[in-house]
Amino acid sequence: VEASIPEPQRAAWLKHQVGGFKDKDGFESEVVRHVETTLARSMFNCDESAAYSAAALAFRDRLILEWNRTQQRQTYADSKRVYYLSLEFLMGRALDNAMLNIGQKDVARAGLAELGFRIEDVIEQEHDAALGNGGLGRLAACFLDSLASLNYPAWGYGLRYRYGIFKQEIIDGYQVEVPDYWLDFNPWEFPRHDIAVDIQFYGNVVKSTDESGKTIATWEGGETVKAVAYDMPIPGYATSTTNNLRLWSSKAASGEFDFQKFNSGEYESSVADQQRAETISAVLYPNDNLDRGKELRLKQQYFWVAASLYDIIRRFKKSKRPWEEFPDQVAIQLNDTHPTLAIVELQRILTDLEGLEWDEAWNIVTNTFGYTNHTVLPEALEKWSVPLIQHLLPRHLQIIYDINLEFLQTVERQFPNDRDILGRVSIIEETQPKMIRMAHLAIVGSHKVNGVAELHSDLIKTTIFKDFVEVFGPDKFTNVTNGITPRRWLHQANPRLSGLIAAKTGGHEFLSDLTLLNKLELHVDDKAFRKEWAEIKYANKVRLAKHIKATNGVTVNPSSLFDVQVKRIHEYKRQQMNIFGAIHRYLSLKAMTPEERKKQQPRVSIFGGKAAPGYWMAKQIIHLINNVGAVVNNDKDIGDLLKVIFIEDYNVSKAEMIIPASDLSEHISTAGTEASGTSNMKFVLNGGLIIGTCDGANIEITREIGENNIFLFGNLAEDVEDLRHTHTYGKHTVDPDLARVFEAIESGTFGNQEDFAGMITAVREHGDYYLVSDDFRSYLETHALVDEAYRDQEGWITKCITSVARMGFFSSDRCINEYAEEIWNVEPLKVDDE
Ligand code: 4GP
Repeated sequence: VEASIPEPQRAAWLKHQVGGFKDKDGFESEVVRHVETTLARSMFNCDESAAYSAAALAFRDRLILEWNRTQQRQTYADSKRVYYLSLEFLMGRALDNAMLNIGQKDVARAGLAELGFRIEDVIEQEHDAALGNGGLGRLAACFLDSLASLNYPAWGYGLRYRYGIFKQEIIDGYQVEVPDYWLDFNPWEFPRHDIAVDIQFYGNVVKSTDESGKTIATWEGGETVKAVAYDMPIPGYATSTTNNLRLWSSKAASGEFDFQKFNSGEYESSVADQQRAETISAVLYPNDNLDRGKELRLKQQYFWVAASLYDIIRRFKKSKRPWEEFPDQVAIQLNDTHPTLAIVELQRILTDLEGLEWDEAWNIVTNTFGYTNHTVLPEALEKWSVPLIQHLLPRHLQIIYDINLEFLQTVERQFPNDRDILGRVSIIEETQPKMIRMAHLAIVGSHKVNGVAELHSDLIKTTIFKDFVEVFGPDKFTNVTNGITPRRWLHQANPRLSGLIAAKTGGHEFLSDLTLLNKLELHVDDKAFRKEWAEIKYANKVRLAKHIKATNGVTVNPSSLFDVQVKRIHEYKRQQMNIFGAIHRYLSLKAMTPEERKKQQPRVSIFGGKAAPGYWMAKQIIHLINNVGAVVNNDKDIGDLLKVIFIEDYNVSKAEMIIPASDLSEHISTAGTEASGTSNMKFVLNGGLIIGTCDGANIEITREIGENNIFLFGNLAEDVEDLRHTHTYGKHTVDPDLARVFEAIESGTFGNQEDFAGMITAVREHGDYYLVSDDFRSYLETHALVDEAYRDQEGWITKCITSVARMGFFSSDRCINEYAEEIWNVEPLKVDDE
C-alpha cells in the first residue's frame, strides 16, 4: 500500500508541520505541555522526576524531527550506509548528551530554572541505559556518537534487553546482584510496531531438485518468534544529522497455533509460549571477556542478526539495484564474533531464497562484512557446539560446512604439503562434541579484520590468527586504534575543563577536531590558566568526595592523591595487584614512626567495577578490597594517609563523575592481555596521569604524550610466555614484599583468611598466570615515583596539561574516519544546515 500522501493534500501537512522548540520560552511551554498532558500532572504535583520526564520528552520531540529529516535525506541520497551490529550498546544517560549535542543546554538550564528546577538535579533523575558490560559496549556507544557527528549514514543494530547489566550492591563487603529493570519510563525509544520480522528456529531441512537439476534446500517447521523494532535517536554534535539505533524486542508470533490453544482453553500454555518468546530479549548476559555457550545466548544472536539483515535487505531492495551492488550500498561491521551468524544468514538468503549461485553470493557476502576482534583471551573466543547449531539452525549448519569445505579446499591447494594447517584454520574444531570456531568463520566471511590497538593488532597476526595471515596475506588484517567521544568524556563529564580549554583554544571547535587541543601547549606556563586548571581538578575531587561520604560514609580529603581503578573486575586487569599494593602501603605506614609518617603522600585508593555473577575469583577481589577498606579507613594511626574505597555500582554516569576527579588511574593488565582499554584515554583527557603496563593503547598514549608524562612499569608482552613457562616448570618464588602482604592476609588482619585463600593460591601455587609477583616490585617502585612526582605540584600540573594537549589522536572521530576509509568505503553525507 502506498503510504505517501498525494500532492494535493501535502499543503495541509506543510501548514501544520511541527517545528520543535526554538528558544527558552518554547522549551518551557513544551515542558509544561508534557507535564500537563503526557504525564497528567500539574504545577502542584511536579517533582524532579516529572520535570526530567517532561524535559526529556521536549528534547525527544526535537530529535525525532531531525531524525526524520536525516532519514529522508539519506534515502534520497541513496549512498552507501554503514550498519554497526553490536550485542552491546552501553549508552548511559541521554538527556544531557542530547542537550549538549544540539547546543541547547543553556536554553534548558534557564527554562528549567524559571520553572523551579536545577538542571543538574533533573539530569540526575535519568536511569542509565546499561545495555552492555564494559569496553566493547561503551566503544559501540562512542562510535554511534561519532558516526552521527561526522554525518555518516549509519545505523546501529542491537537487542532491546528488558534487563540491562545488573545493579551492584555491596552488602557486608560482598557483591550482590540486583536486576536492572530500566524500561519503566524510557522517553528515548520509539516502538515501531509496524516493523516486525518473523524469525524461525529449529525445524529441519528438506532437499529437492528443481527442473534444471539444481538442489533446493528448504528450511521447514520449527517455531517462529516475532522481532519488533524500537528506535533510539542518536544526535550528532553540532550537526542536524540524527542517526538511528534500532533495537529488537522479541514477541510471540501471533499465529493460528496460539489462537487455537487459547480457544480450546489451554490458557496457561498459550501464555507460556508467549513468555518463552519474550525471554529471548529479556536479559543481557553479564560476562565481559568471557564466552559461556548457552542456548539462549545463541538464540539471541540469531534472532538479532536475522531481524537486522531482513531490515537491511528491505532497505536495499527499495533502490531496485541488482544484488551485485549490495556491497556498494551496504557495509556491515561485526562488533566481535557475536553477530557472525549474519555471514551465514546472508549466504542463506542469497542462495536459498534469492536463487543466486554459491560463488556469486559468497562474493557479495565477503565484500559486505568487516570483523573487529576485541580480545585474545582464549576463554573469550566464542565457540558453539555443532549439535546445538544443528538443533537450533539446521540449515545454517549445512551452510557453515559448505563454507568450510570451500575454504579448506583453497587452503589445501595453497599449501599442498601441509596437512596440519587445515586442522588449525578449519572453522570446525574436531573435538567431542565438534565446535564451530566463530572467529574463524568471521575471518573467512569478511574482507577486513581489525584489532583495536597497535600491539593488539600485531598480536592477533602473530598468535591467534597467524595461520590466516599465511592464507589470506597480511593486507586483510589491519589496526584501528580505539577512540572515545570527547563530547561525553570531556564536554559533558567535565564542563568546566571543557570551558577552560575553549577559552584557551578559541572556542569549542576542539570538540569536533580534537587535534586542536595541541594549542594548549602554548599556555602551559600561563599562571592564571594553571591555577584555574588546578581549581577545576580540586572541585571535581570535592564532588567525588561528597559522593563517597554519602554512599560509603567515609570522609576523604580532596587534597590527597586520588588513585583510581574503575573497570570490570578481572584477574587479567589485576585489581588484586592493586589491592595487594594498598595493603603493602598500609603495612609500611604502620611500621613507621609518627615523624616518618608525616613525610608520606596521603592517598585515596578508589576502586569500582562489577564482577560477572559466576566469576568467583573476581568476587573475592571485591570482598578483599572492602575488607581492607574497613580496617584501613578506621585506623587512627593512618588517618588521611590512606583510605581504601570501593564505589558501588560503577556505570557510565558514575564514570562521568569519577574520571574528572582522578589524579592517577591504574591500567595495569598483564602485558598482552588488554586489547586496548579506552578508559585510559578518558582519564588522560580529563587531566589525570596513568600508571600502567606496556599493554593495549597505553603504548600509543605514551607515544603521543611522551614517556615523561606516564608511569610505565612491568614485564613486556614478549616476555610473558617465557615467564609463565618458568613458573610452571622452573623455580617460582614469590616476591618478598608480596609475601609479607600474604602473611598479613593469612594472619586474619582483613577478616577471615579463608575467604581470600584462592587469590593467594593463584599466585603461590597455581603458576601466577597473570604475573602479579613478577611485576609487584616494579609496581611498588613506580608508585613511589608517583608520590614523589605528585609532591612537586607544579611539575605534576605541567605533565597533566601537556598530556591533554597531546591527546587529539584518541577521538573516536579519528577512529571512525579510519574505518570509513579503510574498511567501509563510505562517505559522509553533506548537510546544508538551514
Ligand atoms: C574489550 C577489551 O577488553 C578492551 O581492551 C577494549 O578496549 C574494548 O573491548 C573495546 O575494544 N573487550 C571486551 C570483550 O569487552 O568482552 O571482549
